[in-house]
Amino acid sequence: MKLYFAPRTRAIRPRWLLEELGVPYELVKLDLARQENTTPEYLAVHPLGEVPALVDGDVTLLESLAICLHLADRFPEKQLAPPVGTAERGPYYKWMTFAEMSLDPAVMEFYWRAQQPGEHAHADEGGAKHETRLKAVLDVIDGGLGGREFLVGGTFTAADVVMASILHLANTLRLLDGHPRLVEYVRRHTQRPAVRRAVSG
Ligand SMILES: N[C@@H](CCC(=O)N[C@@H](CS)C(=O)NCC(=O)O)C(=O)O
Repeated sequence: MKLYFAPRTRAIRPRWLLEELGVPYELVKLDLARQENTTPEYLAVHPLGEVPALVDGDVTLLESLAICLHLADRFPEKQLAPPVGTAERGPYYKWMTFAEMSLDPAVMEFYWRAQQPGEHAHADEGGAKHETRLKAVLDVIDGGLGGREFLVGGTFTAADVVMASILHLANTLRLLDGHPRLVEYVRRHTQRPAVRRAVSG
C-alpha cells in the first residue's frame, strides 16, 4: 500500500490509522508549498491534486474518510472497526460521518478565518452563526462521549482517529475551551505512540 501524504493536512488521519494497524506501507511525501501535488504524475493519482490518496493494489482511493473506513475493514484482526452487522457498527458509521460531515466543516470555518483574519472582519453576524453551530456540534460529541474514553463499543476504533484528529485542530484554534471533556479526549488520544510516529519525519 502507498499513502500519498503531506504534513499538517487531513492525510494525518490515514497515516495515524496505518500506524495503529501496524501494517507495512510506503509513505510518499508531497511538499504542497513546492506544488508537488500538481505534477502530472500526482494528478494521475488524484485529479484534484489533494492529499491524502491511497493506492492499495489495483485500487486507488481518494477522500480521507473513505481511506480510513477501508483500512479499518481491510485488517479486521486489528479490531479497529466493529464488524458489519453488530450493534456497534451503526454508531461507528454515525461518528465517522458526524466527524467528517458536521464537525470538520464547522471547525474549518474558524480555520479559514484564522488564516485570513482581515477578510472576515466585517462578517460578525456570520461569525455568531458559526459559533452557535460549532457549539451545538461539540455538544453532540460531548454528550455522546459522556466522559468515556472511546466513541464506540468501549474500545479504540478508527472513529476515534478521525474524531480526535479534527478535535485536535479545533483545540489548537482554542475552540474547545467550553468543552473540557473534549480537551481531555484529544489530550489522551494524541499521546498515543502511533500519533507520534504519524507526525514524525
Ligand atoms: N475531502 C478531502 C479533502 C482533501 C483536501 O482538501 N486536502 C488538502 C489538504 S488538507 C489538500 O491537499 N490541498 C491541496 C493544496 O493545499 O494545495 C479529504 O478528506 O481527503
